Amino acid sequence: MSRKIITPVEEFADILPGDYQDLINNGPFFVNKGLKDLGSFKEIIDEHPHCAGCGVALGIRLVAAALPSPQDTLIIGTPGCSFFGLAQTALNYSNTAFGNQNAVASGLKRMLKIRYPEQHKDVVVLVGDGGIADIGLDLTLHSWFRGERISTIMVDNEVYGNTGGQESGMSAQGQVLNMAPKGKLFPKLPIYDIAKISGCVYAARVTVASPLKVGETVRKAILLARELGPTYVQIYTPCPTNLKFPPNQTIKIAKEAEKAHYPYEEFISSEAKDYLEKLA
Ligand SMILES: Cc1ncc(C[n+]2csc(CCOP(=O)(O)OP(=O)(O)O)c2C)c(N)n1
Ligand code: SF4
Ligand SMILES: [Mg+2]
Repeated sequence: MSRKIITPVEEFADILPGDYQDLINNGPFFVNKGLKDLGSFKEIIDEHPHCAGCGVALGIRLVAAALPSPQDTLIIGTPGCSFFGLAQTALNYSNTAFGNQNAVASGLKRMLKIRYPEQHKDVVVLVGDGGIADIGLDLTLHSWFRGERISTIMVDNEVYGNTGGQESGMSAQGQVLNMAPKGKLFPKLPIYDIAKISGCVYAARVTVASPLKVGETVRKAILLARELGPTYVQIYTPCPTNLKFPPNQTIKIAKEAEKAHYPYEEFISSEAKDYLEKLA
């Protein structure tokens, strides 16, 4: 979170809502408070336009709270429900044409390295399953093959949420959706496994039902991308609106998924392991 981004000009300072003023005055800027303090501050400014119970909104909050150097982080997004909330965080955030996120992130990371050779500038792609696994798959894979030092985080709600419920490559086989009324014919794409053999030095699969794990894996992914190469975190962020479950069941659904098709998994390459040991 960056206080600079959200601090208004003086003339507006006293007419902003109380929540906003609280964020500016007491927000956890530049302090690693950790995920346990998630309830005590707002990473998403004021009210956000996600549906009630949105797993993607929770995923964004968890990622925002886990960033090791938020003021020196550039988040790259693309169309999809994730940009509703992302546009309302106190983070450096840039959107791209749908699917282009890993190409844009690669270029920006290289540029930032030239412009700030002595400083860490973390570039993090934070995008939906359709953006990564379908329309942006080629650019995602090529950024991994090239060894770009960026982190890719998928908020996987297993559907195109933003456009009303088309199936995505990440939808489960048989899943009935508004625009897949007979159920999806093909299995979920193994992007997590593909990441491991495509150049990622670190990969993890987590759900929003395990917030501390989300925090740990995101942190590791970003720290490792700084020094070694591409990293990937896939977060299950179920969508009540399109998967048609009550909005107060999001965590329950994610917990159940951990015991079924979304078990926790972490891949750490040997060089990443050495680096993490040194950091510790
Ligand atoms: C080139 C292009 N194709 C299609 C679209 C329409 N579009 C916007 S968001 C979206 C689906 C997003 O799905 P996903 O990435 O899973 O994100 P979610 O909304 O589920 O979070 C589509 C198809 C677009 N904006 N640009
Ligand atoms: S459609 Fe789904 S993913 Fe999109 S905002 Fe609503 S609950 Fe969240
Ligand atoms: Mg999606």
